[in-house]
Amino acid sequence: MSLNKDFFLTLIGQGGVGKSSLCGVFLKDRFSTSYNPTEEEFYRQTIKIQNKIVNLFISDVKASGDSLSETILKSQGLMFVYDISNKESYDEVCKLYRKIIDSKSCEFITKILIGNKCDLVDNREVSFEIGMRTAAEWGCKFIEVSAKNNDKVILAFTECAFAFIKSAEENTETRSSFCERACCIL
Ligand SMILES: Nc1nc2c(ncn2[C@@H]2O[C@H](COP(=O)(O)OP(=O)(O)OP(=O)(O)O)[C@@H](O)[C@H]2O)c(=O)[nH]1
Ligand SMILES: [Mg+2]
Repeated sequence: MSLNKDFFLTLIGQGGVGKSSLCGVFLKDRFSTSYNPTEEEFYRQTIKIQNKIVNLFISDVKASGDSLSETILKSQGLMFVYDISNKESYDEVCKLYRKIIDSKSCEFITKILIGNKCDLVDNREVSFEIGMRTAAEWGCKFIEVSAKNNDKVILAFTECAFAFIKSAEENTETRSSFCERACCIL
């Protein structure tokens, strides 16, 4: 089945975990050691995965305060990012996850949990196992990446887009088989 899909993906996580760095590495193969907090940035990138074209719309937003932005609430995919060398950032991403599932149906949302800064092994505060266990509870994939070393960054975005394609296809198939079964000639 050929598919040309728009996929709206938002990166969320505590300030400083590396969301903009991940976007920079994925989209421009560029990493900067300086830190400039982001208000809101939007990007568009067309990618091809297994002969399927996906128009990827990426939002890099500040997720703070009590209210969740429209951008987050309207996303089809959420990339939950924490920093493996900062336990507080892991706690924060879990808090954000709970806040989001309380306010929107997460069942049909493509999710991925990302532990960034895996180059900082000596300062690790969140084990790989905790990341794995959390992702299993959330029913999503988990990848540890390093924007600094360009380690598995492309994989993180493509895995997420691939999961989206898969669920879009499954939903279409479910819908069409339901329509076939539901069809009744009077
Ligand atoms: N060692 C290391 N540092 C990283 C990595 N990714 C990002 N950083 C650094 O972490 C700092 C924050 O990165 P940003 O990408 O700006 O973080 P952010 O999540 O976009 O932060 P906000 O825009 O405030 O939400 C910067 O100094 C980056 O250079 C990484 O994989 N390893
Ligand atoms: Mg940023």
